Amino acid sequence: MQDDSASDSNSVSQTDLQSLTFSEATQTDDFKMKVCLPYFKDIYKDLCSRSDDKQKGVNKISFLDYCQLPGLLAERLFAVLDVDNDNYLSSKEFLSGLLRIYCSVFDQKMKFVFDIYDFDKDNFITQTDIMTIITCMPVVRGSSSQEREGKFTQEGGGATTFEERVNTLDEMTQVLDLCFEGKTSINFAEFSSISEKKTSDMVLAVLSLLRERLPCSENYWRYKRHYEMHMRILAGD
Ligand SMILES: [Ca+2]
Ligand SMILES: [Ca+2]
Repeated sequence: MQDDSASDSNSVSQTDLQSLTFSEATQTDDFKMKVCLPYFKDIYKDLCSRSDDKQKGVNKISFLDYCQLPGLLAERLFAVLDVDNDNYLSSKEFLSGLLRIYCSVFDQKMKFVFDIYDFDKDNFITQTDIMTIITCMPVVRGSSSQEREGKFTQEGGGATTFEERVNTLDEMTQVLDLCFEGKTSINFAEFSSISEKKTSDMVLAVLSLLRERLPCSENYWRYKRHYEMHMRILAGD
């Protein structure tokens, strides 16, 4: 693994990098800082080079173009990543966002998905918010998604997805009714309690589609396999 941070010439400062560290130093952290971050920075540079204002960062059109998601979900993803709401993704916003999707712990991923559902950013989500997102999703099937599903299961997800379990909008409404227990909206604490105790489908439906569609996923999983193999060899397994 080469670490090219010393020769890196883009505008990500050391403070930015430090603020991207979410959890205690682990092997996962090492992979995140030495493999993911340089890779995500390359993507940033590439997307930024297509922007109409390179100082501000990646513009919306380049980002929507890149992510290959259904229109509404792409819009939501951009809105969540664009923390300062200036319609551009700075390097910090872009890198933090990708790290939240790929390298954060399940709690942080839940918050990320909650933010996707929270259209008006009032820290509450409704059944309509969830239905709006879920119904814009294509059905993700096939052996590759099954394979990836296993990884989410390890992270605390259920074995089946919304698509497999919930065939009709009626059924989806019933599941959501059970989850919401008569409340019209829920906050993040309630959302994470539902995701941990009842069903993580609301989280996984969004996460698995992001990871299925975002073009960087393919390299991410390959780097991760190589990294794990490399670490096993170092450990003498
Ligand atoms: Ca921004
Ligand atoms: Ca809301």
